[in-house]
Amino acid sequence: MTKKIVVIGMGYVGIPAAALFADVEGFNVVGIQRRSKRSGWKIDWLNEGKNPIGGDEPGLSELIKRVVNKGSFRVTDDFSECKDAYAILIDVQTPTDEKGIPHYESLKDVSKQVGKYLHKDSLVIIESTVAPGTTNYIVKPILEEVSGMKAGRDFSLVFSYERVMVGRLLKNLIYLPRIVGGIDEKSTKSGVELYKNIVKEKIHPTDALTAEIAKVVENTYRDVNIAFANEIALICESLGVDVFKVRELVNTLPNDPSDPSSNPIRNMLFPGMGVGGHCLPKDPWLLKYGVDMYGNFKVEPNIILKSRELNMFMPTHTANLIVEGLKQAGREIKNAKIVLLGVAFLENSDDTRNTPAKNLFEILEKKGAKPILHDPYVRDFELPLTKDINEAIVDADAIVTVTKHKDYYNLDLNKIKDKMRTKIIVDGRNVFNKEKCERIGFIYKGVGKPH
Ligand code: SAJ
Repeated sequence: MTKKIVVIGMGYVGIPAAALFADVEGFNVVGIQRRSKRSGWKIDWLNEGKNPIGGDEPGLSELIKRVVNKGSFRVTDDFSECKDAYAILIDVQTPTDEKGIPHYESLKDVSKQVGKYLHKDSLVIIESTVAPGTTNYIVKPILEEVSGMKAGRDFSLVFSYERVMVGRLLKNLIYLPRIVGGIDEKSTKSGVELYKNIVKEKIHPTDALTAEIAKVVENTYRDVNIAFANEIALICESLGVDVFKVRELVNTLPNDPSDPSSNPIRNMLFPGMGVGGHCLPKDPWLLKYGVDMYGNFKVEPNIILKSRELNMFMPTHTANLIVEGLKQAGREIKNAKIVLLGVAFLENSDDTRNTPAKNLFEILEKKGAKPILHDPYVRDFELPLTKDINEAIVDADAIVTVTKHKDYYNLDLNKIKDKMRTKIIVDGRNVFNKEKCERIGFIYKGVGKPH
């Protein structure tokens, strides 16, 4: 008998998850997407078998075409599709505001809709990243109140987080271990059984709260490590040494010198001009919100918040490097034409969520400069951008690497130099070689590079 799976939220997580389940014999998948101005177009696009996610996403377009053509995947905005669903996956946005407070409007709204059509013995899975405690204290009460049923007894409820990254959405969903946390053991079991259909790696059963904490800690750990690398970059700049050389040397030391082969080496991450995306800038705040709301005693996560602060500072530091370069060239920042290479927060993708490019653009505008945004992948963005790099660099005073798109590595710097008014490179992503740039006549500044 065919089982129906409903996936709510056709985004970077919902679309690949839905397509993967739809490719499993015996499953029929219905995607639900609000017909919003921003994302409503995806409904028709997907139903035509087309992939709405831009950038390089290996295998996704073929998979979407295949499952739509074989009739096991379709998309609608009608929540009544939940009424006969075996499992319902919730993949909606869970943004935080500038104070780090989560806004669960769409999560609560979707929970009410699901509760309305929920039937006995179905499985509800929250895949969106949430603050610890959200499954038990926000979603569960809504589902129980609207459905009139009891979670655990009448339906299963699980939190199981994704580990996707743009550029390898399918690969990460299939080949990374999966954590499945139920509100009770029965729920956990049903969740594990479901993911066995698409995950080819180990599945780790736990409880919902532990899984919620693991998710935000996983990203917070990365954010803190990036902040550490950024702090070392500032120290190296001050001491006049290349941080990337230091990183390379540090990463040669195994954790346990007595048995190097048994464990990973040190893994100092990459400093850079900023940290963007839907996860790292947000998850530390979700962790803080969880312990503030549901903790038994107060804990001030100082290391975590200081790290967030330093990563938020990196666009400002990059702007200071631009000012320093212009001063060296005898030019003011006022009316200077600054070309920002890259708008996406991650290389070779079109994903602009919380991109540090926006922060740098605004800082430069405030200083009276004329910043220009360029990106080969991004279709639309809230700020004006160009795909024509030649138009962008004419009479420019500086080019700044913001995203390490592969397209920028082979730029002909000699040609570019001839079109610029002032020959300055500010390298926010260690894309160019300092000595080579200086040899051909550029003033070169870089995050983590000797001034
Ligand atoms: N970045 C650095 N230095 C680094 C690594 C990244 O400055 O060494 C910057 C990137 O340029 C980018 C930001 O940090 O602006 C985030 O990059 P990312 O590589 O962490 O990409 P995300 O945010 O898409 O992916 C993270 C991953 N989390 C972890 O590795 C712990 C991914 O596994 C998660 O699935 C994803 O968050 C998520 O969806 O939570």
